[in-house]
Amino acid sequence: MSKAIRIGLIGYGFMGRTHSNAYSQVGHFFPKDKLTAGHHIVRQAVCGRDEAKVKDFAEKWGYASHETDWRKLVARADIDAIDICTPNDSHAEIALECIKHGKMILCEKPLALNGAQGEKMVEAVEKSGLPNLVWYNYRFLPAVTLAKNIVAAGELGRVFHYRANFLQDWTISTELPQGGAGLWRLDAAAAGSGVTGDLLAHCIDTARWINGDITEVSAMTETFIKERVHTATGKVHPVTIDDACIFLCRFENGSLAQFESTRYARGHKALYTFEINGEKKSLQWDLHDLNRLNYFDHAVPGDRRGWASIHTSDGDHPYSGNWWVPGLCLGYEHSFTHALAEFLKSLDDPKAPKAYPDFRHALGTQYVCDAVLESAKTKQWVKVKKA
Ligand code: SOE
Repeated sequence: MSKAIRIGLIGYGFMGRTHSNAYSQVGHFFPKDKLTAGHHIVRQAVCGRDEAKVKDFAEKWGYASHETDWRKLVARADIDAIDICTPNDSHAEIALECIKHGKMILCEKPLALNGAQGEKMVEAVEKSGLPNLVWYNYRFLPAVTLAKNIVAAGELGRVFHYRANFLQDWTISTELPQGGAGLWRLDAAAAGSGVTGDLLAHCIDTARWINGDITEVSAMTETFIKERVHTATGKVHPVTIDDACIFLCRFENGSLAQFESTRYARGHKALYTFEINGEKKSLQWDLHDLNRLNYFDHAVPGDRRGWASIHTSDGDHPYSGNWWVPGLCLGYEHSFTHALAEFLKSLDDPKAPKAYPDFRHALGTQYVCDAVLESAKTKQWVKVKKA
């Protein structure tokens, strides 16, 4: 008989919606046979401080109940797993409470405000043996997983370069306050950092997954708008997040890399791109054309050689066969369903290698972010701690 995983979701903003969508889709597209084995999701409860809004969310997204106190939710005996969708400054506190109550944890990225907090979370969760995931979603897009598979098969030969960008433009206005729904991302106390933890963390997760560990970094950051009204006080406060960050780094495999992220690239809304250059092949991906993996193979005869564009929508591409018929596109939202499917798969078979980032992998990403911020401050190369 399939075992129910009764989810308690804390926070119902943008990420609460993406995860809830995954909870409702996963059983349809990655079905488990309820009469034999496996795990299936039950949307048991959602928690938020505003009773009317959280009740409305519960009704809209099919949660059986709602709470306004997250501690009460975490203590409930009818909840098996907690999904933390709150701002970054509460991830550690909630996760540690979940562990005390024996709940599995699915935590929104980044893992914590910094490595020191992350270490406590990793230590506690590993001691408890509870399954844990961090929602670095982009690696689960078919084209990104295909890139991972191609590199893992050694097809690129020696890897020379990795480069990634994550460009946005939504904070250019000086009128935007810091604090409050969505805008807590501009408040360092709530977010920990700016684009480094919010956007580069995604690029770093993908890069470490595909190309291995990063050993040292040299970074620069800028805060273009130095003061903003804080919604909590109504007064103008200094802005201490990084609005933009560029860093160079070395990977353990000897490859060199550059990463850039900003919220001030006028015209770009979420331009996440990466490129990997190997001795034999190169790969290139762009979130705005997320079903395609661009692929250059030097082994092709010279007069036919060129960049090919693989539309990763065929049945033999990662995850695609679980959805529609070949050629039809998937989108951003599918990445979360795939992350969840991998999590459920590993509950069925805990010994199988995990395709999803757990707390320890996310701690490694956190260490890179910490090193990047330290390097920007000290203007020195900084070695990255190993998770
Ligand atoms: C806003 O910058 C944001 O929503 C991030 O918080 C997400 O992690 C990223 O995927 C898209 O942009």
